Amino acid sequence: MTAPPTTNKKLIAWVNDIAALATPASVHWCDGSDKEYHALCDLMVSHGTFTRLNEKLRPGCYLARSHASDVARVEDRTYICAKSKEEAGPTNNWTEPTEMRAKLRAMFKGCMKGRTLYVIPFSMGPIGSPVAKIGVEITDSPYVVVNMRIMTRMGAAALNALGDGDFIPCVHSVGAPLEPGRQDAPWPCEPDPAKKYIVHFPDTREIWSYGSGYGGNALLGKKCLALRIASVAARAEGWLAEHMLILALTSPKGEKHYICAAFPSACGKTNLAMMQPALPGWTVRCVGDDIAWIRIGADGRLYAVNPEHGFFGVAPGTSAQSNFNAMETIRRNTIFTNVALTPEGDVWWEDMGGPAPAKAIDWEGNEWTPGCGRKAAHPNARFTAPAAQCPVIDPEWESPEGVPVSAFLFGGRRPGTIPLVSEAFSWEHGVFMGSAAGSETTTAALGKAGVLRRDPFAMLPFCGYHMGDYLAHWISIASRTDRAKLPKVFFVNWFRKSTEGKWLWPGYGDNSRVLKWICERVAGTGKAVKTPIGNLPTPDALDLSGLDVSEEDMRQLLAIDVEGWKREADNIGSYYDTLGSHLPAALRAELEQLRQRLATA
Ligand code: SAT
Ligand code: MN
Repeated sequence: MTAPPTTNKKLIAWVNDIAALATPASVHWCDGSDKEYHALCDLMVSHGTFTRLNEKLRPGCYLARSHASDVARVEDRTYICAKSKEEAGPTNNWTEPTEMRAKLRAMFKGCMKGRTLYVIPFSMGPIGSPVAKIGVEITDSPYVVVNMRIMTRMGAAALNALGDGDFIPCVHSVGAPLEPGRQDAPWPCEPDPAKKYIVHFPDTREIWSYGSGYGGNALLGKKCLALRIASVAARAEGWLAEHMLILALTSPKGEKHYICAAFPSACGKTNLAMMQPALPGWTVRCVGDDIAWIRIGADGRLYAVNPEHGFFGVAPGTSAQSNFNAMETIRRNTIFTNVALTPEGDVWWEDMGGPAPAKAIDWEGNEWTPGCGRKAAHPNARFTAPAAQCPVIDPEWESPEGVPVSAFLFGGRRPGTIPLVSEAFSWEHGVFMGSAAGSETTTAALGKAGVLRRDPFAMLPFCGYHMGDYLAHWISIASRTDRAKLPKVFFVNWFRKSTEGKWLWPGYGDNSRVLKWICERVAGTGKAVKTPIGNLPTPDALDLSGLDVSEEDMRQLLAIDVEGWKREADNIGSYYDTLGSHLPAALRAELEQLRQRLATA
C-alpha cells in the first residue's frame, strides 16, 4: 500500500479501520486524474464490466450491464438509523443504530477479499464553496469510482479542500468477496435482495451501503449524502436540501429568473431542466436536474446550488424530441448502464426516436430484435454524463454562492382535478402545496389505474428524518427571513387528461408558456384570478401563440372541479393523519381553510 496522500488523522484511521475489517487485496487513494479514470475504464473493459462504444459514434463512451437483480434503488432496503424510530418517522425504515452497526460490521467482515479498496474523496458543491460538503467514499467497485468522477468533484482537489477538516464517511461494498483463483463476475453484487442494505446514521452523519453497485445505492454522494444526510444537516443549520431541479428562464427582454422544481420520479424533471422553450425569444438554462441546496443569502433571498457535477438520467424515453439537450450532452465521455448495444457499437433504447435497429444486444446481453416481446433497454437504464457537456448549462451553474431563487414549483402526474398551474396565496399555502405533491401510478399489470402516492416535496424516499418535522422546517423558513424576499410557490400539472383519457396539455417545450406566466407573476405583471385553491391565470394570461390547444381543452385545464377538490382535501387529510403529532399546525390550518373556501365556492 502506498502512503496515504493526506495527513488527516481521522481519515487515515477510518480507512485503516475499514481496510482491517473488509480485508481488501490492496488500497488505492483516488486522485481524480484523467489517467486514473482511463486506467479504471480499461481495467473494466478487460474484466467485461465495460464495453467500449464505437469511438466515432460515441467517443469516450462505455456500456455497462448490471446483474439482473441490481437495476435500481432499493427503497425497502434503505434505512434511517436515528436514535429512535420516532425521529426517523413513519416514512422511513428504521433499526436501532447499535444493532445495525453490529449487523453491518458482520457483513463487511472480509467482504472486499481479493478486491481493491478505493478511497474517493469528493466534494458535493463547487470546491471551496461555503456550502460545499466533503465526503469520502470507500468502495470496492471501480464502476462506482468512474461514476463518482463524473457525478462529483472527486480526487486530489477534494482531498486538498478537506485538509485536516471533517468529512462524511461513506462505506460501500458490492458484497461479493473474490476467492483466490476465481474469475470475477462482470457485475459483482449480492444477488439476494434481502441482503442489500443502504444505511444512514443521521446522528453521526455516516453512510454504509452493502450489496448493490447500482445508482443511488452505490454512488453515495447523491441521494444518500446530498439528500438524506444533508436534509438532517439542513434542518439543524437552517437551510434546505431538496430533490429539485434548478433552471433559469430568460425573457426576450433579458429578464432572468431562476426556478427550483420538485416532482416525483417519472415526471420529466431532467427534460424540464434543459427544455427548449416553444416560445420564440425565450431561453432556458440548466443549473441542475436533481438536487438543490438552498440557503438564505445575506440579502434575505434564497440561493440554490446544485451539489452535483453530472447527470445520472434515465435513458429510455430520452430523444431529440423529449430532450434534445440531453441527447447532445451524452454524445461523448458518457457511461451508459443497461441500455442496448447496436451492431455498430452504439447505444439504443426504447423511444430514442428514429427506427429501431434491425438487431441489437439487450441490457441482459442477449440477442434482441424488434417485436421479440422484450425491452432492449431496462426501463431504469441510465446515462452518466458530465454536466459541463450540456449545451444549455447556465454560466452560473458553478457559482459558489448559488443562484437567487424566484419561484418554487411542485407537481406530479395527476390525470384529474388538479389544474395546469396555480399559485399559492402565501408561504404556508405553498408548503401545503408541496406537502400534497404526488403521482397517480397506473398499475397496468393489475388493471388497476389511479393509485395516488403522496410524495411530499418529492422527498418521500430521500428525507433523512420525520416527514412531519421536515414540513415544519419548511414552514419555519418564513420566520428566518423577510417574507417579501421569499420565492413564490406554484403547483403545476402537465399530465391532466380529458374525460376520454387524452392528454390535454402538450408538455415539453410548451411548458415554457406556464413558466412565462410564473415569471410574470414574480415580476407582478401576470394576470390571475383568485379561486378556492389558489391564484390561476385568467383565460388570456397564458401566452398560447402558435399553440394548437382548443378553447374547450384550455377551459378544462384551468377549471376548478369543486367536488374533486373536496375529495382531494379529504385525501390530504388522511395523509396528514399518518404524520401524527409531528404535522405542523400551520398545515392543518391550511387544509381547514381550503375546505372552507371550497364549501362556499
Ligand atoms: O439511482 S438514483 O437514486 O441515482 C436515481 C433514482 O432512482 O432516483
Ligand atoms: Mn431524483
